[in-house]
Amino acid sequence: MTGTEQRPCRVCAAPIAPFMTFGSMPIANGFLDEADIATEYRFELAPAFCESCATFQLYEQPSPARLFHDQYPFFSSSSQAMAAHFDAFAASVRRRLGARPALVVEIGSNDGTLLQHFNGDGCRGVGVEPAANVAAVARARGLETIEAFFGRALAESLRSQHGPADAIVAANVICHIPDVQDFAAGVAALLSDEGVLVFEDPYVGDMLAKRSYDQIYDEHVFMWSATSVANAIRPHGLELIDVEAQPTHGGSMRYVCGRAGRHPISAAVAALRQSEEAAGICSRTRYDQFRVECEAARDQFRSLLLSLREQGRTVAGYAATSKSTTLLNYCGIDRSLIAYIADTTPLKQGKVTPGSHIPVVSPDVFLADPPEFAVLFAWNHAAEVMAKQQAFTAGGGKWITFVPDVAILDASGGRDA
Ligand code: DWN
Ligand code: ZN
Repeated sequence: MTGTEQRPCRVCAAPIAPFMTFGSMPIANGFLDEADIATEYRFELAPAFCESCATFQLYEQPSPARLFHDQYPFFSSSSQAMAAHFDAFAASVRRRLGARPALVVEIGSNDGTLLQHFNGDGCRGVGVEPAANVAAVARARGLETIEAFFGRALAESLRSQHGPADAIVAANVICHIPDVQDFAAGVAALLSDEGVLVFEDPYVGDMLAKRSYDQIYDEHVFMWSATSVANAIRPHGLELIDVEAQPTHGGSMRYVCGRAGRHPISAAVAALRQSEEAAGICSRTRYDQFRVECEAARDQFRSLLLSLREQGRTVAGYAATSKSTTLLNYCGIDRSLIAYIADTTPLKQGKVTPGSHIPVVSPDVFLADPPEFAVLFAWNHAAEVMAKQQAFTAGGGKWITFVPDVAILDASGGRDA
């Protein structure tokens, strides 16, 4: 990629080009057997920013079928804190709907951790999930789940089968859909006249402020803002009616959308859009600054691990997240710097991490033979992980974080170095 090539913006079709590259990357959730290393798929991970519609997006994305399939290794139920968050998310949507019977369609319903709360008490929940194995888990829990990608064609068939949806919900999903026009057209086709689309995704403002560049990987084709969401849905007769910041995944935004002119618009929408202008989120300069910050953070993280290796210290990782694929590959980390990564997901255990080829093991290994230092790849679940793994720090182990800065933490989670 030369940096001069251009392609149309996914939202407004204006020409865009990458503002930086993370280099050649494997599939973020492509945990693999050692035997398959030679044939591992790669693509160029390079983000672009469209100055016409203020949308942060990937320049190139592998086909969605490569990412979401019958061996998809992320299960929404893997975090207790997220399960509690989804309970509250559903309660807020149900409050908006009131007591009347409602049809709620969830896009990207995964194993049903959110969808389960829309089943019963006059509510009917229908999930749409393209990854066959996680959809099967939801179905085994008795949750109606259609194995498909969401778009206009599916929305039309859902409407003719079930009628209009009172709410369409999605958590950490809309930023995964490359054809945002087809998605928005689907919402417009399926939603009842007074219906609402409520979705949340990691917020570009938090990513910039915290330098959490590991949020950029193949699945996250967009990092949304209120400004870019409003621009993406407007051509489909939809508008942003409310926004609410969420603490999840290192800082997310909940967007509530409806048919234009049908709902009062909360003052929070204009306030957030103003704050986005003020923070430079809508200007290319901010992304050039971000590129420089990413390069410095990469060098710092790599230097820390090189110096620990030089001192003969033992280092492992905790949580083989999707995000860690960007971090490990961008920083050039392999098993000579991180011996293994412990993770609770059976589908990941026994495999190696994409591109960096570090063995993934059960947390039992971490418990039985703890390292001196552990990189906390799931920094977004820090409180939950540290509470579960108290024995690690009690035994003298130290956590390493890299968001918002590279640091060694003390036992209470404060910065040590
Ligand atoms: O958007 C996405 C988010 C919601 O989830 C997807 N594209 C994929 C996935 O991203 P991630 O893998 O970065 O998600 P998490 O939730 O930061 O990390 C989950 C991983 O961490 C799982 O492999 C399970 C593991 N984990 C663990 O081993 N012990 C998680 C917790 C909380 C733990 O205590
Ligand atoms: Zn654009």
